[in-house]
Amino acid sequence: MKKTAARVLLGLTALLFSYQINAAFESCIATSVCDARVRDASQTAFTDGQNSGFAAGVGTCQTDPSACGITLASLLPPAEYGETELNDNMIGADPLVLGARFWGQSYSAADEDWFFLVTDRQNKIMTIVFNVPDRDPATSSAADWIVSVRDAAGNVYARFSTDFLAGNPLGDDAIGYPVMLGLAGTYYVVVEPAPDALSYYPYNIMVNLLQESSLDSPNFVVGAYDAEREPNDLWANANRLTSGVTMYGFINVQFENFVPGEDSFTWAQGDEDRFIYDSPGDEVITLSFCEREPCATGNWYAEVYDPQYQRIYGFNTDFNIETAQPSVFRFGLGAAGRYFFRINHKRKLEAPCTAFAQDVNNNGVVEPSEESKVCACGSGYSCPISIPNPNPSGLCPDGSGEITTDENTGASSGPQQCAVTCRCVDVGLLVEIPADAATSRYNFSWYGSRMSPDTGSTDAYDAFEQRPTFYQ
Ligand SMILES: [Ca+2]
Ligand SMILES: [Ca+2]
Ligand SMILES: [Ca+2]
Ligand SMILES: [Ca+2]
Repeated sequence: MKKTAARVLLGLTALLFSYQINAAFESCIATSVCDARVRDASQTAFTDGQNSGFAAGVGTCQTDPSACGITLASLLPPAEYGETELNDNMIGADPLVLGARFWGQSYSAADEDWFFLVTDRQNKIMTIVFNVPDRDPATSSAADWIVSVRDAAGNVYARFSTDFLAGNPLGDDAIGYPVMLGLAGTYYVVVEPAPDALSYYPYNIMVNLLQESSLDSPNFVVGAYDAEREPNDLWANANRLTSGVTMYGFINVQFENFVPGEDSFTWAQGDEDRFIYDSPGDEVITLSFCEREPCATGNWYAEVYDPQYQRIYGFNTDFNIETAQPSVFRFGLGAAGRYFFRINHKRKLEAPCTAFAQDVNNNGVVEPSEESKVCACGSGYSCPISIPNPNPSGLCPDGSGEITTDENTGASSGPQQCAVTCRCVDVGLLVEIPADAATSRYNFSWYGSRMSPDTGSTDAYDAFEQRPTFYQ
């Protein structure tokens, strides 16, 4: 600015001398007495005028800078700021000044640097400019930071690695990353070291709100996924499923009931997780377990009930943690209405015996009169046991044994002990819980597609059948 003002004065002075020189030349031409002395004098006068004009301009501006339009702010370098630790969360976030560079540095692998800005209307385009000015490309990687954009609740809206600094075609080791901010309000920009990377080079981050998008369609606050809300063990407090929105949950660990085992007892495990789904009818459901992200471990038993609470589907999932492929099921829902969906631990096909009673007469069944005579087997579903003869003067209930008569008293007696069978009268179920953990985390996506679950019932199939064919 200072130079510009000086140049203006210089220009005016040069113009004045140039006028004088031109007048001299015109006079010279008119009188035909033009000679070298005139030219030399004109050149000298121009140079002197130029120098004295520049000096005068500089002097004037030095004396009165404001008269030359020179402000103090125009002489300062662009504003720069620095993060103020601790700024490791949204509470301690540093307010961003748009268009100003912020210096930051990662003090440890756990350092998160939070900055925030507030937008006044929806659909603004923010550009994040990130670079590492002091980085030596020969010795340090550009891929050392992860930058994310989060909303007022901390939800991640955008996330990128700075690794493409190195591949920037502009070669200036800086990137501009645009992010559309859909809603009006507070947004956070978070810089953190990339996993297994920690660079102590200071970085620069600058945020510009460059563009007002012309897009003015309304945006809504929606979640990226749903999560079960316990208690949900009854249909009355079941959670609602939405087509296409992934549901996260897990099966609780419980310590209320136990199951006797051969060598030790085990806490009975299981947690009813119940969901409801309102179907418009004629839908094909694609149910995909562990699709949105691989499940840690475990598998689940799932059941679907129709609007009359009739169980219509039941299956064990078969997620394989080695391949991490989702476990996918497809089934149809015919009638419109509310369907019910239930998840628990994967069920084993074994049905362990949970109650035994004595088959006293060894006829192979436990009759109602025998059910109260409880017993137990170490394993399996039946075992021989010995009981006192219920009728000591007679034979055992199955007719075995012998009647003996006391020679002295004449009293007859049967066998003292009878061999009977202890039989299983009730079975329970076994659940499969993940190795070393009783809790199994799941996520599943429930997609309802409006199509007939039965192709044969469609108009298209009727039309197909009407087409002429050679075959009868
Ligand atoms: Ca920091
Ligand atoms: Ca920090
Ligand atoms: Ca649960
Ligand atoms: Ca539950």
